[in-house]
Amino acid sequence: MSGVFVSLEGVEGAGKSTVIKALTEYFASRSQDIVFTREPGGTPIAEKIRSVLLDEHPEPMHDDCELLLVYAARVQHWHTIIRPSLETGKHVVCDRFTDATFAYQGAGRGLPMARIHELDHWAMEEQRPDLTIFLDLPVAVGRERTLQRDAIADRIEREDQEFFEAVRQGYLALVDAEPERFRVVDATAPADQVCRQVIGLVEEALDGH
Ligand code: T5A
Repeated sequence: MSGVFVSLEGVEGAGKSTVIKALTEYFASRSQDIVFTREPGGTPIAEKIRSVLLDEHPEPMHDDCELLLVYAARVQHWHTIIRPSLETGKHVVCDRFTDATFAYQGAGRGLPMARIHELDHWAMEEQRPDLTIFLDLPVAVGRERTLQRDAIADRIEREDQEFFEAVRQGYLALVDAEPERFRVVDATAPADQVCRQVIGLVEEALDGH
């Protein structure tokens, strides 16, 4: 595939949306055509699955149901948007990808990592981004930021501190396992500084391509 695939990861409130907005503006000002997308979601079908995943329901969602929905959305997104874009030479920046499943459903929910690997192998042939930027910050800082927003917390955002601590540790374990793919950015820094650093990392990845 000839385009570069970049993903952004982080716990809730790490600043991914803020960074994506800055990236979009920066690359648009340079007339560079980059596909910005997100998971779960990115296509009409995958966005419907996102709603099922994030909305509250009158029954609890089984953890395996959550995992399978995440992958159903990802398969649709990959085959409809990400892969065709990369194959035609377009660069793709995605707000979350497979690492989020290992962090949230694996480390957070406690689903066996081997089961996620098996599903990932079957459904996605273990596709990984060329570069993954992990916006790292203490869970309490991210939660404080999200509480200050007007938006109502979704089904996953309502999880407790312990869940998000496990998610963060899950991400840090992924970073340790694949240091060549990950870049860690200190997301406690002021937003403009975080955005500048991420823009620099993305530019470097595109230039080195
Ligand atoms: N999920 C996803 C899974 O469980 N498994 C999976 O496989 C996948 C792919 C998706 C949810 O789905 C789950 C994980 C998630 O729970 P999402 O769309 O990625 O959700 O949304 P969230 O992670 O919930 O993202 P948030 O919108 O909560 O946070 P962001 O985008 O990281 O943060 P942002 O930019 O909105 O910033 C939050 C607030 O902080 C301020 C902003 O202005 C904003 O008010 N802010 C800063 N303040 C100070 N300093 C900075 N550096 C700041 N940066 C931002």
